Amino acid sequence: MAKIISGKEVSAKVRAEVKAECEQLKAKGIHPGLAVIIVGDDPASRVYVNNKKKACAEVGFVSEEYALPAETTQEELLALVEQLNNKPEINGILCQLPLPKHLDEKAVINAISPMKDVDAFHPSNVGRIMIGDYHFLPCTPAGVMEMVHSEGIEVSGKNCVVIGRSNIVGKPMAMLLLHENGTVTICHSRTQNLKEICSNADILVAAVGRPKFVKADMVKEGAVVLDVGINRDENGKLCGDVDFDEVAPKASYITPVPGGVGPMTIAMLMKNTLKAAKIQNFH
Ligand code: L34
Repeated sequence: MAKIISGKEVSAKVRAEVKAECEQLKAKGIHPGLAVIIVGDDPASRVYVNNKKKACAEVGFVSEEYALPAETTQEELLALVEQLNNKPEINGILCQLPLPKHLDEKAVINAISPMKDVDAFHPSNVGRIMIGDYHFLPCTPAGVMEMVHSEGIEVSGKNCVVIGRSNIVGKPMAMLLLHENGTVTICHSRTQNLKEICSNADILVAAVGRPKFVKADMVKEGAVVLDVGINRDENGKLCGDVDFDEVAPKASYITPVPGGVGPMTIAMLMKNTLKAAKIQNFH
């Protein structure tokens, strides 16, 4: 039976570290600030943004929320980003995705100052990650790595399989595993022999966006299974991309949903915002 890596516990530890460092910064007159933009009224986004605001309050950051109506124009959104780029009290800017369809996500990400891009979605930050010379890591993949480190799990030389190739999770996830000398395979909707490839993984990351997609017959005995999915099952209950009940008995470690990668994403956002405040004040 797998050991459950609790994102609740690991994230609380990360937040406590950020809080302690934030207090030291405040003693020097520096007050880290995060601006979160949310457009429209997607209920899941609302929950995530509320959790981000709560985390800011806990670690001692100033947080500003910009809740814009769904009808917001591209020009209005870009004007807000520009205003926040130029606001010295704000160290981090995050525009919660997805945006309503009429808005151009790429253009918005491009408009955020790379030094305030605490999501690490801007092309210049993505490029920096590729060459291993970065300020910020994207919150979700970094949160997954933090959970791996919390258990002292060795990545070097291991067969790592990432299911999903999104710019936000799959691709950077693969890069972070590669940086730690994993042998990395990225699978996606066109992959042939998915089951076979996954069954060879020592470390399996599921970022597909399909409820309970990973079944026991796709998992090697003793594998580390990291579940990035956040879905609703047929009863409307939160569940991951991994069929937890089936897979847990076979894995050595597994992350739950909820209480797994989600809270880690937010903790790593706090870490990035702290780093942004330091960079902007001491460089
Ligand atoms: N710009 N957009 C931007 N940055 C991000 O890093 C995100 N993401 C993803 C969606 N869009 C984004 C998030 O914040 C996903 N995500 C996120 C954040 C928090 C949680 C889940 C996803 C979270 O708090 N999950 C809780 C349960 C929440 C619930 O009750 O619904 C958990 O325990 O998993």
